[in-house]
Amino acid sequence: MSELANLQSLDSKHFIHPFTDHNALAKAKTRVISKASGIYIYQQDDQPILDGMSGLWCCNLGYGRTEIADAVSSQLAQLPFYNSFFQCSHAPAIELSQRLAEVAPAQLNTVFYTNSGSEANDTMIRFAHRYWDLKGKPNKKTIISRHNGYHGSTIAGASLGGMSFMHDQFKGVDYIEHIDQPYWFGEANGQEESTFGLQVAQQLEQKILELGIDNVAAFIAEPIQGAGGVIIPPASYWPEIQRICDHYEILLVADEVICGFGRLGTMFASEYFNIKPDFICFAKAVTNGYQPLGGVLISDRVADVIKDAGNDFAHGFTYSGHPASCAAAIATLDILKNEDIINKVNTDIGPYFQSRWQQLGEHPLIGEARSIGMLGAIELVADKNNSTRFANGIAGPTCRDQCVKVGLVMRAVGDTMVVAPPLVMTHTEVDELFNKAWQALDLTAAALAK
Ligand code: PXG
Repeated sequence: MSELANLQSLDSKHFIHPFTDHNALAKAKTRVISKASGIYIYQQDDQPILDGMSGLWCCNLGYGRTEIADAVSSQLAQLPFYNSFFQCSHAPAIELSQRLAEVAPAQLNTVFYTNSGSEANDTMIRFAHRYWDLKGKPNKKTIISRHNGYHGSTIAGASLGGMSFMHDQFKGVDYIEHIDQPYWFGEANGQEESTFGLQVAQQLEQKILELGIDNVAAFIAEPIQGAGGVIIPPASYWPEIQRICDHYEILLVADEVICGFGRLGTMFASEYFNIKPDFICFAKAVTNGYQPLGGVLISDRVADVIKDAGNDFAHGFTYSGHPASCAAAIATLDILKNEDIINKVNTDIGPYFQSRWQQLGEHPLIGEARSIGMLGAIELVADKNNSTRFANGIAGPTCRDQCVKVGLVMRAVGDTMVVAPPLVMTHTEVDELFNKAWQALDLTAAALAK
């Protein structure tokens, strides 16, 4: 048995994978990725595959970043672990907190660390509930979220999320309510874009009034939905959401697990959309995916209340602010700054990527191409004239497989194909991504015609 076959067989026997149909996996055999460099991943010694998903929306600076690996390694040698409970701390967590406060929107100056985005969202609920208790409004417990949002896989994270196929598989918490997503291509039913944006935003107001202002703690949303299919809201959406949160004094939560750290050409998407959240939940690209780390940035008005409570905020993880993860994050922030990456996304590689991506809209299989910053989506349709979908949901998975054949990772969300490529791509690499995507679409069209 070859080494690869052996790994595949052991994988199948002993490893339950996230979001995976294991019968299908056993038939297809898992793709074993053995190394990565720049914007490419490699299966054993095969041809390079252009990683259009930056790992899983996280390796924004690409692979082979020895600065981050070295920072982790020296931190492990100096102080591999100490906790941050019970009046203890350490330099990497302190320095990172200060650095995050420096780059975060003005009102956010404190941070709580977690190991993941899911835990960040759970933690946000703990803060929101505690805040309203301390403000003497203990009934304000409901969190409003959106259908087809993704906020993680812990019980609270998955409850916040609006993916019905996930809700079918567990019992969620009972204080979360969902409103519609701002998915103009999929759900506007012919409404003009700006009107649609306002109408879906105003569902928040209706929901607050229906539940009673005294019962609502917060509204959470991804500035751009990632796992839901790179849903870019109409320009009218976010200003209306901000107005409603201000008017009803509801805490606004930006889940920036995907959008944070430069993806839109701003450090945080909250700046891009000019919103003023009380919490920014982050993870993924904060360490360029090199170490597990997540967290919640907290507004001064909330942090002050929590700090002045006079007793413990009874929440924390053993690895909250793990020194090696914090060291990786500091090294990541250094690279973002020293290489002027966010400015380049904003003024150079972002616009170039978007201009090429929009050209995919000319392909006969594509009903819409949309892009923002370094995020892109294309909608696969059976009939370009009226955006009719393929009946059986096989277009997305077919396209994903064709992408791998031509050496490209694109993610299929139903029949929406999405990319979140590394922010550090060159123009030539963007051209390669475009050419491979077009080639995969041709192959997909041929496969679907059979
Ligand atoms: N919020 C958002 C907006 C996310 O995208 C999480 C929270 C949860 O983070 P953790 O670190 O707990 O996974 C995420 C994660 C996909 C995919 O298939 C997306 C995510 C994770 C795994 C797969 O697009 N996003």
